[in-house]
Amino acid sequence: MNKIVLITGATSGIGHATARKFAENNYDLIITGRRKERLEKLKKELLENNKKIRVLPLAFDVRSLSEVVENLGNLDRDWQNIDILVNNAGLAVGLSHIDDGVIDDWERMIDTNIKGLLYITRVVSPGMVERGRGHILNIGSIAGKEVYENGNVYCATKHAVDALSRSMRIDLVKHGIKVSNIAPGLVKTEFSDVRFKGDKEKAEVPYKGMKPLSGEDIADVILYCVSLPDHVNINDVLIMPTAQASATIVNRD
Ligand code: NDP
Ligand code: 8X3
Repeated sequence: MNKIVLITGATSGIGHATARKFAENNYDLIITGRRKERLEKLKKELLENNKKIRVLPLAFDVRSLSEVVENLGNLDRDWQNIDILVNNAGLAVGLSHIDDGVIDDWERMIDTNIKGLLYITRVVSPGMVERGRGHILNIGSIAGKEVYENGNVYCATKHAVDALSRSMRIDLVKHGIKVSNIAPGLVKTEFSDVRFKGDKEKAEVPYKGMKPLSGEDIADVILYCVSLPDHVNINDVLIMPTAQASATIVNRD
């Protein structure tokens, strides 16, 4: 029987690439995100490429506890034993000084990156505890290790993810559950389009004159983390493009 992986935010970027990577490696997948058509398209592609796996697309908003419970709280018996949870859904919205911040942007980031991750974990982790095994991978960020000008609330949410990864590991260690924090630097996905609210020109700026990571690069690391023997866990990975030394220091052409 294949292992089951649940990936939040599989409609784009890191989550999309991770879904492809796990499908190539014969995992059954629960893929989530708000954009239903993208999930259906991805399901079709994954099943066309691998006839030995199952794919369950679930379209919902991680910010809504009722939607999370409705979609994940009553899974069919053959989808209930989730082995791996990739808490990936997340976003940055806007960049501004604290005195000039847009409250709605702040709420979207806090509700998605912190509360959404917590809702998913609260619904999925009891099954792992019951079975005495499982692996939770939280997608943090360099923004969870450092802070930078105008990044205030996004950085705070990713510092929260970092803290939650560490505390989840403590709470779950006695149940044999692994917790890994994956903290990327610049990755070229739809992240910047979302941060700059669709302004394509501004969205290109962070990647100008340098080679960023791709979603596939992060997917490779995630797959490596879950492929290790039972007694080995990668607690924390800080993964950056070679051209990036810190949140703000990037070597550009
Ligand atoms: P993308 O914008 O390409 O993907 C984000 C994914 O999150 C989409 O699938 C989106 O799906 C999903 N998502 C966002 N909000 C919600 C929501 N409310 N409910 C359900 N799903 C949601 O960005 P990335 O792939 O880059 O981002 C993935 C993670 O990686 C995020 O947590 C981000 O903070 C983190 N990260 C990204 C870095 C980068 O440079 N790109 C660097 C470090 C960390 P949909 O819109 O369909 O709901
Ligand atoms: C995304 C990386 O540096 O844009 O988490 O905050 S950064």
